[in-house]
Amino acid sequence: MVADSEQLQIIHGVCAHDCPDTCSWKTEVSDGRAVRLYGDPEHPFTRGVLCAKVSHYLERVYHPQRLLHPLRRTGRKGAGEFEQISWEAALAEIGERWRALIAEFGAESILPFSSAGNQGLIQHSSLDMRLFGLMGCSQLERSICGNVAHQGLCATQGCGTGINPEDLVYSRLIVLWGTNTLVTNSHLWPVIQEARRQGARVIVVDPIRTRTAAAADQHLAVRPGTDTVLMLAMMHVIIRDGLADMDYIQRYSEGFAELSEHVGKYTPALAAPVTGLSAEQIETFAREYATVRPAVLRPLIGLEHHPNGAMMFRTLACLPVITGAWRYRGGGLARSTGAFQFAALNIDGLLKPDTWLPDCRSLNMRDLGGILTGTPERGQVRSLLVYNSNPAVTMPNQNLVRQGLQREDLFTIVHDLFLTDTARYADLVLPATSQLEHLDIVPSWGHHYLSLNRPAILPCGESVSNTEFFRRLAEAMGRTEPWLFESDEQLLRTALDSDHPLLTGITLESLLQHGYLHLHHAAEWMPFAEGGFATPSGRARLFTSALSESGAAAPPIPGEIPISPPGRLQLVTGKALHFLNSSYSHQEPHRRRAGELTLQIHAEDAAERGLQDGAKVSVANEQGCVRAICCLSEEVQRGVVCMPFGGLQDASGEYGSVNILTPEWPTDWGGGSGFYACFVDISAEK
Ligand SMILES: Nc1nc2c(c(=O)[nH]1)N[C@H]1C(S)=C(S)[C@@H](COP(=O)(O)OP(=O)(O)OC[C@H]3O[C@@H](n4cnc5c(=O)[nH]c(N)nc54)[C@H](O)[C@@H]3O)O[C@H]1N2
Ligand SMILES: Nc1nc2c(c(=O)[nH]1)N[C@H]1C(S)=C(S)[C@@H](COP(=O)(O)OP(=O)(O)OC[C@H]3O[C@@H](n4cnc5c(=O)[nH]c(N)nc54)[C@H](O)[C@@H]3O)O[C@H]1N2
Ligand code: SF4
Ligand SMILES: [Mo]
Repeated sequence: MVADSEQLQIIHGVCAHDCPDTCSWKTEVSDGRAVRLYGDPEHPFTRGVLCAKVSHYLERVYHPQRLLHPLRRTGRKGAGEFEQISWEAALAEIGERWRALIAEFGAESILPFSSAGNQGLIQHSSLDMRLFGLMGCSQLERSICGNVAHQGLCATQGCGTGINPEDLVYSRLIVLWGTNTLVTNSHLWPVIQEARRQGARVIVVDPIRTRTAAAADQHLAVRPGTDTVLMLAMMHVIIRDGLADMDYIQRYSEGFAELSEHVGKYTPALAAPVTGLSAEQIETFAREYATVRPAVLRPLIGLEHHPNGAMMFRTLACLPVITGAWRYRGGGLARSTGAFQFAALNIDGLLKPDTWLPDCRSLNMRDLGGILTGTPERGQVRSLLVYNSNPAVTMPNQNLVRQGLQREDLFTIVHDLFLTDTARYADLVLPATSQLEHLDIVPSWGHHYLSLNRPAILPCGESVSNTEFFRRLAEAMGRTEPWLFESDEQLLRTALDSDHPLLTGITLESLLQHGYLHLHHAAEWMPFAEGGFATPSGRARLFTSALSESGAAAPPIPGEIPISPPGRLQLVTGKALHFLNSSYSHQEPHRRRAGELTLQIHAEDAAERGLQDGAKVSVANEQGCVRAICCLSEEVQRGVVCMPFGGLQDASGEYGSVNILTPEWPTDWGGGSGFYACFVDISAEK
């Protein structure tokens, strides 16, 4: 399927970065080399536009620092000193070391660690899960992103999905709740703008005046972590003023009487000082939300990085039920479409969970630092295999993670395209292909298209795709089961082998022909217009005791809202425009565009600490310290400071990211991390 080398060819592909937009693209290939890559103008959702990062994708593919050969460490861990070795030597070493570890400590001493660095169907999870499941390695609870939101929504709705985001064009009130659409989900913005042209208003609920908040009709600068109180007060107003849709509630929900009684005490007057909004703002917002039709709530991930993250979503999901917003096209709640896509695909066929060793231990990725520096139940982790992730930068408590990675007895292998901060600590570094070099299907968590990625060029250097790496690894481990060696095409055929109605007409052949296809459903598809929630009763659970068993508190409550210790400020570290999590941050032009690490702080908080605009400050807590350039800003409220996440270096050029400061603080349920429940001291650098 790779372009032949004679003439200019145009190959259809799709971005597989960890991003909801899943942009469709085309690559022009001449003489075996990709010479141009641009957004596919035909794609109805992504419309030919690539973002600030991926418009430079070819620089990434042909970057001089791209890893092209396997490397073995020669210097101390973290120094980044390596020698080139052959794939044979690298695989032989892994086979030997892993067999010895398994013999002495069992396969659970090996922890494969991956995230969604490549969110393509088979490059994200396929042969890796088959192999590690069969071996009985430690399993990874991959819950740093999305699971908390999903579980929170499930508590109310029984599932984590909502309306088709493209239907926001029909909305007349769009509430972007804890999401920075213009930066993180930019292809939704034209849909929102179209709705605005039709008369929609856009309200952003965010503690920070982000680009998106600045571009909206209204910004509600809530205090971090207090949204549940705002939501409860909204319900109070809606029920008190008779604005609830009693017909919808009676037909399709349970627990309304208890909820009504429960929200009685959450008056706007009570919520105002907690949330930082005025009682009048809350009243007006609640009434507008309940009376404008269709009204949609659009959260993404920002809310889940709090200790009460799941409860935020559980409570949010009560709102469109009590207003009956689900009845109207463009109304309800629009979050990830990922689970919707995965429910249609044959994921069990792809992962073969029936072949996995039972009862293997599971370790939460959030706790990597503690896992590597301590002894988890059932024994130490002695080998770490990292792919699709750069945990040394992206997991909380970076100093602890690095301390763990420094362990001389930890055999670390990293498969990536670049020498990431994690790879610098590896014993073996293995080169991975870019999206131009492998085959995949990419399900989207931001829209309803399923897209095929055809390889446009041959793998650069000796790089191999994840699937090819796992085939080689299976062989190195002496495995012979044929299903550990299936080809990429076979894996994709298995995944598409499903009689789910959403996949009607979607085959590998039709994808090869069209590039992407919309999931098969009626144009006017509205998931809960007539109830049909995914709960056992089919009703939305407004208030129930049944949830307590799963760890989810029954009633919607404020949940744990940490209070800032005296003198400290709350640090929010959201996503950056020019980085994709930590990806792109080692590429000089992106680093230049992003600029030095800045700390946005309110002028009065700065004055209290004697901090000048433009001065270097140290931002510290018991976990460590990073330096940043102080930026007096009206975009942050008092008590809150903001630094962008994703960069590798601080303002002193030290390799240290904002995650030095963030805690592993577990979310209420769903296994996430309260990254934004982070409290710091700020002082002028001497
Ligand atoms: N350019 C770019 N795009 C990306 C990414 C990237 O790194 N760079 N990452 C991708 C990934 S992995 C993801 S998960 C998505 C995430 O997409 P988003 O969820 O949109 O992004 P976040 O920056 O995590 O958080 C969004 C907002 O939540 C706000 N927030 C924080 N705490 C609270 C709170 O208590 N209440 C409210 N109401 N708001 C709060 C933050 O200030 C932030 O503006 O973006 C994806 N897209
Ligand atoms: N402070 C703070 N921390 C956060 C967040 C935040 O908002 N604030 N957000 C959190 C969220 S939502 C997320 S999703 C995580 C993201 O955390 P990570 O998943 O660790 O994100 P990246 O840093 O992008 O790392 C992905 C790596 O995968 C590599 N990669 C890409 N394609 C392939 C491939 O095909 N094969 C292999 N082997 N490697 C590949 C990339 O080069 C990159 O190094 O970070 C979390 N951390
Ligand atoms: S990172 Fe997101 S917005 Fe950028 S090209 Fe990829 S899918 Fe599109
Ligand atoms: Mo994420």
